[in-house]
Amino acid sequence: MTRDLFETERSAVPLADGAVLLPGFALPFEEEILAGVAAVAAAAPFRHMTTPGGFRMSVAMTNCGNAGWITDRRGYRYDAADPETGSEWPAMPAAFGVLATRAAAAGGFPGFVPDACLINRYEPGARLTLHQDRNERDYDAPIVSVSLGLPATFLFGGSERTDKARRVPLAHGDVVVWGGPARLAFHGVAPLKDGTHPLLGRARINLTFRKAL
Ligand code: MD3
Ligand code: FE
Repeated sequence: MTRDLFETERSAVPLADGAVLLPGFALPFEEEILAGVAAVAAAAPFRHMTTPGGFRMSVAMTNCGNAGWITDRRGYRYDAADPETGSEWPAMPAAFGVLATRAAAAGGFPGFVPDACLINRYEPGARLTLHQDRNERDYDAPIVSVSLGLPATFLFGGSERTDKARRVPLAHGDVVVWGGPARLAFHGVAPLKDGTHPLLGRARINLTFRKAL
């Protein structure tokens, strides 16, 4: 474990001011994280939410923690309850918090304690168009992103939607920490290419840890 963390810190890749890629940082946690995702999804199943404009998202989502990100015809927001059940979102599994706090520290943001975790599930063809994450109260806190399963191409733009986006390949176990000047950058995910991952099959899972409240 010590060696794993040492190796990942050695290979941290700066992407931009405030953004750092930690290749394979989540690999020592992969079994606990996947068990946690299964437990969360058993209580709050993945679902395709509707955008305010009335479009069904190609990415299926669920949440855990004190708040969950939702979208419907009324807008984008965080809510303590799952609109499908009216019950609170499942608690964040302990391993999630440990991974998020350690990754944030490795990325230059010590003391990060997330209160929300959005879990995205991509199947081949699913994508996320360029957007900013602006529904959180506090932009001083970073967002920690964990990628599992099929590889994806992450699109990382600038502070304007029209800024040219860089393409960053993300693989199983990669973690990215987005904070400081990168926190409000436009970003998205290119349509997922077909493939089969040994643990996850034809899917990519992305967890984003946030301080929403
Ligand atoms: C850069 N998810 O859920 S995570 C999202 O792979 C989201 O599912 C993508 O964008 C995914 O909102 C990308 C990486 C990410 C998350 C937040 C960011 C990159 C970011 C906030 C600012 C800049
Ligand atoms: Fe986002």
